Amino acid sequence: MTSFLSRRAALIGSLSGAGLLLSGCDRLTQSQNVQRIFRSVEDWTRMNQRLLLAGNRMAREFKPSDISKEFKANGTLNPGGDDYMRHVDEGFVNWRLKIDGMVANPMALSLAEIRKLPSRTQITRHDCVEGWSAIGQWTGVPLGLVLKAAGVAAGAKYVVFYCADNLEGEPAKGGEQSPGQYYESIALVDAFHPQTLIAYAMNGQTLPVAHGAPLRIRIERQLGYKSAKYVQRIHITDRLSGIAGGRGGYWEDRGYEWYAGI
Ligand SMILES: Nc1nc2c(c(=O)[nH]1)N[C@H]1C(S)=C(S)[C@@H](COP(=O)(O)O)O[C@H]1N2
Ligand SMILES: [Mo]
Repeated sequence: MTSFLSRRAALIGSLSGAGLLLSGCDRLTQSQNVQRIFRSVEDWTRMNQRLLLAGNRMAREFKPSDISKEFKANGTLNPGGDDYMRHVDEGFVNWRLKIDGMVANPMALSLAEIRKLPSRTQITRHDCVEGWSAIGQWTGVPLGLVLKAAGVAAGAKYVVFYCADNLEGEPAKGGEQSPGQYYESIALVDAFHPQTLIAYAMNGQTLPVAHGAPLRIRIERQLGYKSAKYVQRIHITDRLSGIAGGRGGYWEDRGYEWYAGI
């Protein structure tokens, strides 16, 4: 049991601590929400241990030499539109990731704030329902760490990701829901999985536009369509009915399974 526990601890314990000790100067510029996220590291680690003991598996992780030379980009390759293209021109300095819904502390985080948070880097295989796979390295902040700090309310069940791209015409404006806007959702338990990331880097480089810049979700134990790109808003809720087609995702509304486990 001890070795099992410590093996698990080693698996989930690979958060980079680089940001953990802040200089006095940095501390002054840290927002309250960023401080909250740093304070939630221990709780998040304990929660992961419980999740893994309860039988939740880690997805397989690979070696740097396994990284695919070509990683196909799929679905939207560039959301386009005035809003998104302005963000591209500005280097995404004004991009905000909103976390709202059934949380005690709603947040709007900038990329600079997100990049300062404890991060995790993992090399995993992406499996698309269309029949191709690719191995890539992803770096980001664990979603569960942010949710822990946001304080998920009792009774919440789902985490919904709203994206900037619209697959049927007009690009989405300001992350508002509209027909054709890409969105996805996962269960809270999968949101707290240690390998579920809000990713901002791929293969050691800033996330390219084709792969979801500036932020995308990585959820490693489900099919590729669950890993939402161009994420602007993370909404915590107890129901999926009332959102677009009500089935929990752009592709789910068009017939795909909501739980896409692999
Ligand atoms: N916002 C958004 N996210 C998305 C998609 C999309 O079209 N828009 N396509 C999905 C599908 S089907 C796959 S396989 C992966 C592709 O990710 P990649 O472009 O990094 O390969 O993104 C998923 N997330
Ligand atoms: Mo896919």
